[in-house]
Amino acid sequence: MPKKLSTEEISLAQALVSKANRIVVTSHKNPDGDAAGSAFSMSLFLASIGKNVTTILPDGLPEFLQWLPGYERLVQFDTQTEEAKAAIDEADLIFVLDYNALHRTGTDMQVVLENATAQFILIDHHQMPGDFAVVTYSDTSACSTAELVYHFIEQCYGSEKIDQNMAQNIYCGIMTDSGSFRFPSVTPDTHRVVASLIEKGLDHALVHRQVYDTNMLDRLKLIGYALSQKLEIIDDSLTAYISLSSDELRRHNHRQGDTESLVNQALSIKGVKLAAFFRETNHEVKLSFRSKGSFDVNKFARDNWNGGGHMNAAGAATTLSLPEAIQKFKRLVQQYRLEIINS
Ligand SMILES: [Mn+2]
Repeated sequence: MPKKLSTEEISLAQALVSKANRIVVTSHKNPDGDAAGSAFSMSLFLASIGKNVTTILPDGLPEFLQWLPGYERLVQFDTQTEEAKAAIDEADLIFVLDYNALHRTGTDMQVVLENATAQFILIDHHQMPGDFAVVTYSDTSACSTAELVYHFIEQCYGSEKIDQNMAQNIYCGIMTDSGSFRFPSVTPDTHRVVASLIEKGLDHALVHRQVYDTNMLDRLKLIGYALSQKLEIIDDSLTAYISLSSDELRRHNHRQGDTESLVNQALSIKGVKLAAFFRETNHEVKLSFRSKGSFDVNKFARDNWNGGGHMNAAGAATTLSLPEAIQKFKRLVQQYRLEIINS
């Protein structure tokens, strides 16, 4: 089992929840399967014990996550700003799930959270959690926040409180953040949690189908284009990268989440140890980094791009132009060449 909460932390968390009249559950910007799965499972749990809960995400979910139980109660900060602001202002308790610092929700939501009078409970697996929460349940070795949500509920209320709908969400978080159980962060405990979820009625095949077998033709064509035309290899540094300009994305009717798997496909090339993906948006370039061995992309993203994440998966954003960002990346790869090769 990952890190345990202390007896004091358990009492504190129980007291915070029990005395809160209004609870807000949040996750990070560009929510992925773990963000959504963690937020919905926690919201469904809190509602099941009679709490008034609002789930707030900074922006929308890709279509392959919109079927998750609990999606119908989502308040989106970017399109339902007034409703979201009011809920945060009136909240007594705010859950911070799958992110370590309030700015991960984006500038607008960050300000509202910073001005909130509510107390915070943070549950996360990213490095260096901020110290703004009354209870911080952070374990950077956990493969997903959803797994920690399971253990939080288990330790504070008992795992029998987790029902089928919560199980679908927790499984979605674990499955997507563990690369379908293939990353080194997967432990016997991960599988024990999943075994218990199946006993609660989890339909794991359905979750997999909904997330991975619902491609749109445009998306497959975009992936085909990226892999055949835009995949570059830096041979002497065992590095592969893919970039897509906003024009290329527009031509393929790009929708949110469409390019999610590209960086992993670049990394899957035999011998490649570092992979990067560049996606141009209207005002910035989004960067994703992945590594196979001991090359720490969290540190790479933090030191050079003001980003972060985990040892083998990290991200960042830059206001450099797309060609400038690629140039900078290539320069850095030369600089880190030996470290990458020996990783
Ligand atoms: Mn996560």
